[in-house]
Amino acid sequence: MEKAKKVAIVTHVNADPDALSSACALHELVHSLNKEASIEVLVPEGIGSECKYIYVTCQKMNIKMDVIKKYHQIEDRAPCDVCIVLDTASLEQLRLLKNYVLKCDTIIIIDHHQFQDIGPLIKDRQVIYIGDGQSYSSTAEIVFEMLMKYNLSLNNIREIAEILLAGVLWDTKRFQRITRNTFHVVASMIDYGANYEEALKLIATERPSSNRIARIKCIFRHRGFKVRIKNSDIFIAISNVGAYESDCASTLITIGYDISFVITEDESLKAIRIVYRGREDVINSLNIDIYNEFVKKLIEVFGGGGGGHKAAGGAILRTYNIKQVVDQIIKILNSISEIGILEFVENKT
Ligand SMILES: [Mn+2]
Repeated sequence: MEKAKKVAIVTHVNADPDALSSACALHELVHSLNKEASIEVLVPEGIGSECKYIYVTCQKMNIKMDVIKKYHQIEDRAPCDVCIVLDTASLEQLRLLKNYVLKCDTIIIIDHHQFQDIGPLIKDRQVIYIGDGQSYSSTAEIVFEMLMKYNLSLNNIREIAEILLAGVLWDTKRFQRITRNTFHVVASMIDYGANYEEALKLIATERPSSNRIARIKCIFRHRGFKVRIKNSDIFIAISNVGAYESDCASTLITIGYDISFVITEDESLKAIRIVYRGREDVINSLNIDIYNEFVKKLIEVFGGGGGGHKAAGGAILRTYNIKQVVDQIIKILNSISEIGILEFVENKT
């Protein structure tokens, strides 16, 4: 790192607060270790609206962030010595930056997800992996511990600790989902000057009306099923929307499903995106692993890649046929249910 001339810090597609705050913090870490290197933060496709205030904070720190929307923006760029990939469980999540990252001499992956396919896919390169998939609930926690380890006196450490705290708040859903390190690291962030109320404000969002419409469509289009696993009735929803698929998946859980799958056609990739959510208590008590029991099987059939946790995650599937994917999920449900599957049917008046 001390010798690198050109360093790229890359996040997953549509960076969320965890990814973006980690990228900015790491920019400052790398800069303090190596004043000569040119460092750029690259985000594929876009930055989520929930990142608006974190983005502004990073800009104030003079961090150069580049949103890469088209291939021509990176086609002619010289490859980097070091690429640091953040908060990304699958190579597919790098989208149009995938090949750019694969050209790097050294690739450092910093991530907290439980299921990853990113490491083994990168061959013939020096790959350093940081994060064990279970000790941290966000990438921000891992990055903050790295800052602590180097014991650097960064002059903007208070701002950095605060945006990283915002990243933790986002990924843990304000501490609803934590791991054993979370509170320990958060206490340390507060010691370094991060303010909890201010961090909450950093991720405040107003939902645009397109989000509301997507959630309404999600409900209209969904199919509901009952299966039995380990003698318990499990309610499962499958739906499809053009955007906001994570919100759709969470909405289906909120109305009472135990597991939800939401499918989206990805026009630019000519592929299908799928996200899943599960009710944490049900997933844990029945020891259901949605990624391995469903998503991995879909990847085996259609190709692609994915990542996530037991109760939340997603994948890209190499097909462009929603119906095939739905049929395949139903097939998997059938094979694991002890009573076959029952679909909820209602007549509309
Ligand atoms: Mn994350």
